[in-house]
Amino acid sequence: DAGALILDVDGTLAETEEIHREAFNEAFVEAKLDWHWGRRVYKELLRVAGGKERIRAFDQMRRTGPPVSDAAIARLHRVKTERFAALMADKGCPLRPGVKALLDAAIGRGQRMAIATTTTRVNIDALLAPVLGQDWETMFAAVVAADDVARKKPAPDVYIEVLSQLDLPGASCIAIEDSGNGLMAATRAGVPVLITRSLYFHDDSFDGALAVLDDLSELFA
Ligand code: XBP
Ligand code: MG
Repeated sequence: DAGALILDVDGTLAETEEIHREAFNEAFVEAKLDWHWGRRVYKELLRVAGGKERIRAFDQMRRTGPPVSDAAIARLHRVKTERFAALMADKGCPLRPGVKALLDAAIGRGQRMAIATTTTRVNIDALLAPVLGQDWETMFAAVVAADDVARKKPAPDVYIEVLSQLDLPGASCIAIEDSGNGLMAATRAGVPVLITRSLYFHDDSFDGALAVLDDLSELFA
């Protein structure tokens, strides 16, 4: 059939969240803030999609003094994004098991692929250029990132934008996601969801998903 495969990035294509967390912490050090996000607090904060929104949520959670301004948050996030790119260039981050096989299989059967993510667009390039090549974007019929839409996941906006670019109904596609926010976003856009369990959302329940896999290599077992 003519449907497309719509892919989330963070947690789905690669386990990037520890690198995001490190980049946030480096940005806090650079700004001389005495903030540090450990794994436990980051797990809570991941309920808030989007880096700038996550910084604001943390500020509101712990706030004693005046709130951090929008400009300061934008600056923190700019530094975080630079650090993320530097960390990716330095250490790299492999695709999760089964991801390359899934992409190759879709290409083999002529199925279109798209990306629907709430991360910053340059972060997709930092992840995918080293593992798929500089021209990775040509593999995808649509790439929609956080700043392309008004509302981040769990709002359906990124999915609705992908579907409109592909000119396809949601029900003919499949989304691959690792989080409850992603599941909700895709479901609200009418796209059935396959979950691949990731580090931070490993033990979450994913009611309404088509299937929940430990990783995508199970599709090829
Ligand atoms: C990813 C996110 C992003 C990243 C950080 O969610 O929520 O905010 O954690 O990236 P999903 P930015 O996998 O559902 O797309 O700092 O660029 O937002
Ligand atoms: Mg994700």
